[in-house]
Amino acid sequence: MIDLYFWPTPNGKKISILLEEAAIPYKIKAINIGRGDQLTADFLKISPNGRMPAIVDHDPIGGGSPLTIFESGAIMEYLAEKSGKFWPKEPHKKYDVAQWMYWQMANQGPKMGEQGHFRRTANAGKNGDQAYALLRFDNEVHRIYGVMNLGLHKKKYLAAGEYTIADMICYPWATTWQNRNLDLNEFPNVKRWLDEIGERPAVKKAMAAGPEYREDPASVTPDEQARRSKLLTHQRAQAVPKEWS
Ligand SMILES: N[C@@H](CCC(=O)N[C@@H](CS)C(=O)NCC(=O)O)C(=O)O
Repeated sequence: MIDLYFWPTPNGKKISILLEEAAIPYKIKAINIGRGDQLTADFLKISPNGRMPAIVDHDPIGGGSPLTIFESGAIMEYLAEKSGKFWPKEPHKKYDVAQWMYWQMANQGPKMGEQGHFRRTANAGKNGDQAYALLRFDNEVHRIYGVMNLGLHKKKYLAAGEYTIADMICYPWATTWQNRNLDLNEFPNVKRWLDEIGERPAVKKAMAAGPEYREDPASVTPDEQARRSKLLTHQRAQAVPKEWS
């Protein structure tokens, strides 16, 4: 059985899409990132980056003790290897998939994440003039949709001529095009691909996660709100937790 440390964000949903597609049994361990669960001593042992998703496989490939992995790209490669699905082994295909995996991890995810951060900051009217940051990340995100549009030119899927983890890793972020200051009609190949992937039953199931995790804001006291804000805003390096000694 695989424990999936999860919160319903695009990075979390990459993994649940693959687990559903490959029909791998898993148990969700909720990591409420708004409450700071990602920074507890126990979770940092699994993910020293203090970010979800992460997995623990209690029945790992090759046997032995439970195997833990953080970083969604590494998790997806492991699960594809474990299931023998969605990552062809033939070298041309294998590295076609790999390049899109690394592209997603280094470009699409971080740039779209930063765009969201600066847009929220600007909308909150905090921290002065955000004009340059908005220009920079609006342009980068526009460029990124263009990269996918080129990658999908006359191609049904991003890599290897078949549906793979490359599509699954790029899909959840790509669905968040609204409120990103772009017109999806400029990217017809991405639009067509989004429509097609979005029809897959496993994708539908994984993408539907969310409402059941939402907290009632009225249940969060002002003291708790202040604790969360102090913990989560302007994060810097974590000291080695005393519980680790
Ligand atoms: N590169 C990481 C990124 C993971 C990540 O940024 N996760 C976010 C949610 S989407 C998180 O845990 N955020 C908690 C925080 O910012 O404190 C991956 O792909 O696994």
